[in-house]
Amino acid sequence: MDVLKERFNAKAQSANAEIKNLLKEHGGKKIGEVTLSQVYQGMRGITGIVSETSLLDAQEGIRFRGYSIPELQEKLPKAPGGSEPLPEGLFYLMLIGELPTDDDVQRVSSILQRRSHVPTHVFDVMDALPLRTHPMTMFVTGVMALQTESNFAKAYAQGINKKDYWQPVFDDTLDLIARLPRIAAHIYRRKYKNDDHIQPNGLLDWAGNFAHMMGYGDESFKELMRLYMTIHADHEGGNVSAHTTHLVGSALSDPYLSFAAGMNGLAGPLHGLANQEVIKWIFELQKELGTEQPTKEQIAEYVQQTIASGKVVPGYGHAVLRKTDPRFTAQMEFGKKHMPDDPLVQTVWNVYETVPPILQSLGKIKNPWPNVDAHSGALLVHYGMVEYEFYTVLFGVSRALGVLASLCWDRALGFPLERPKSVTTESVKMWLEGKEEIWE
Ligand code: CMX
Repeated sequence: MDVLKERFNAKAQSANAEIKNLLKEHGGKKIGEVTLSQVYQGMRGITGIVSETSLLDAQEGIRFRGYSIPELQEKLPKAPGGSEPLPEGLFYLMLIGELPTDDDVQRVSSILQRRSHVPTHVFDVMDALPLRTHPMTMFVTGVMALQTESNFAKAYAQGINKKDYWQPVFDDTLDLIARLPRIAAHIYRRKYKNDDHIQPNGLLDWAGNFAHMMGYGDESFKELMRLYMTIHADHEGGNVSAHTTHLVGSALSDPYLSFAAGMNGLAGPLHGLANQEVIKWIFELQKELGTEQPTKEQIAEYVQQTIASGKVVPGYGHAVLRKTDPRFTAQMEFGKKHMPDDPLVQTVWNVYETVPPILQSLGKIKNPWPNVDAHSGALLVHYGMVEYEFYTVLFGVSRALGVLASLCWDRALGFPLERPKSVTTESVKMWLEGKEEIWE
């Protein structure tokens, strides 16, 4: 067993013992009440999942194992000469539960380098799709084609003891995270750069190498990718991509199948696809008004138009957060440092000043503030990555760090098949009339 796996095993064993005691003593305690509205309206606020890697506070934003994004930016190891955290460090933190040293991060980087080989058939399968295919469909197809390599699926077929499930899940997790940048870069270069591919650079860190393979050699773009891959990695367990990965994994579907399922959820416009929708919305706004830099008045009018036509303003609102997303703020800081005069970035900042009061005035939106997706596209466009349909793939590569670290914990803690109860409206009506007990 290598050092990383040994450390994970030690942590998992003590967590298992702790949870066992906790449930023995407090297992009967009630954690909340569920209202009929919650059952009908997307289960908001119902606590029903354990996800060890991060916790979301409505006011404060995300904390990864207790650390906020500014704290991670300060405490996680950086690339030589860089100032943004290396996502390998965040992965270590989520997996092991402790801040990594430089050596720990180096070890993760080299494990990922060693495991990054992608078999030829995966490229062949992706290449069989027509070029017009959405990059997220190509991405999920690539992950599914890679499922031939699953250690867990093989071990299960051979009859593995349930106590050992976590081991092949752990190996699949590292393999998959190592290989995703190659798959994503292949999609980018095939679809947008005439199939002209760039070989990986074995000396670079995971995110730096990803930037390089996509064709962005600029050091500050590599820094952006390190930040991007860190802040998009995890947002506790209830969001669609994390919850889906966890749910599908609970059926003992291997990490490739589980992650691909989660990515199908990320590809929805109310979730990860919002990052492409934001830039599409701003490009359309610029085109309609015939200006690169619309005024705040023009933006306000366009926002009203969007709402009046029954659409959402992409990048704004959140199911849990009730303030400006710290992931938005981290990107705004990056923009101020690297490209303060960029007209598109400035437009994003003007949108930020314009949208919240308008959404607030509607009286029904619980969170009028920007989320992570409101900013990311403008930073990418600055470096020339204008192909906005690709943006959710970047989100997906990053999200693998969190949902797969979480999946390792799911299996190490022996979490069972997830299977909540559902009801029909007919049974609800009977229950309201006192004729049926539906909660048993
Ligand atoms: N623009 C217009 N209307 C919005 C809105 C927005 N940005 N955000 C919420 N609303 C509307 C909802 O559609 C809902 O309307 P109805 O009652 O008519 O159905 C009402 O306000 C109440 O919604 P809510 O309780 O405030 O928000 P939800 O928890 O239901 O939804 C979210 C959260 C993110 C889906 C929603 O805010 C939204 O659609 N935002 C735009 C899409 C987006 O940016 N998604 C990315 C989220 C982050 C991520 O996962 O990547």
